[in-house]
Amino acid sequence: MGIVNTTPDSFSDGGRHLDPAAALAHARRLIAEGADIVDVGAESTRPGAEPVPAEVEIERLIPLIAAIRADSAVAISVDTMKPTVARAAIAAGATIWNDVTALSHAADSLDVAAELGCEVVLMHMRGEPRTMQADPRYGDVTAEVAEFLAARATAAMAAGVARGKIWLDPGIGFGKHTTRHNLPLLAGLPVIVALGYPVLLGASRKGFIGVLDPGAPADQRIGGSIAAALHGAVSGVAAVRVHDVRETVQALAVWSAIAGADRL
Ligand code: HH2
Repeated sequence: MGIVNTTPDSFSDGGRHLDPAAALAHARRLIAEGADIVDVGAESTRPGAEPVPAEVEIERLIPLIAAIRADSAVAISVDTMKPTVARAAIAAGATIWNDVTALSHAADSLDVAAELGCEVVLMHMRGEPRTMQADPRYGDVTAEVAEFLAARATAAMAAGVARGKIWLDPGIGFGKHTTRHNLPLLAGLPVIVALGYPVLLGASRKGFIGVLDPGAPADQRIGGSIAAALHGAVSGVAAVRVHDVRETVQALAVWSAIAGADRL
């Protein structure tokens, strides 16, 4: 899954693709580099980010989704917590609603997801982006994230979302202390995978890499991002959400060729 942010403030690429033509060119590039899904978002969820009104999200996203759909059959996911935005995005050609609040932001999120019949990504977050990194606490982070995700999947199915449409995501960096929570949660990925749903992992360029490689700015975290993606693949995740598609596709191709070599 390649990331296309039409935001002025995303943590690693904010402002670079705010212009619609630049966002479309970026999406096309990620598709050419081998992305199976493009994830388009217009509201940054980085720590401290301010909310964006639904009309602004719609204005930024819908022409972009329609333009991607016009010349590609790639799967498009829309990264939004607002049902009105998801509805407009699906109408324009997106097929996946990627919701960092696991369909809990609005009272009608679950019902709208069921009505749209799209795939949904249910992500774990503790708190909300503005404040989530203030002082997150867990007992056993992996167990608590797994319990939350299983409960949200159950709630989605109770509202009418088909089991086969549900993805889970541990939400690396969302209300989690850099090393105390993100690293054990990454190590515990097989526990999330064992819940039985496809798992999406978003670790690309995130803050924990800049802690392990002190001072590395977001655009110089590619090695760490690939290490996390390969760890995800070994752990059985179904997809990785990344900024650097070409490098990640190459790493996964080499890894899977080696992993399959004893069967040749
Ligand atoms: N991370 C971000 C945004 N959306 N969605 C899912 N499912 N999983 C993630 O890990 C995830 C996500 C990161 O926040 P943002 O500020 O939007 O930055 P960027 O999109 O550049 O990663």
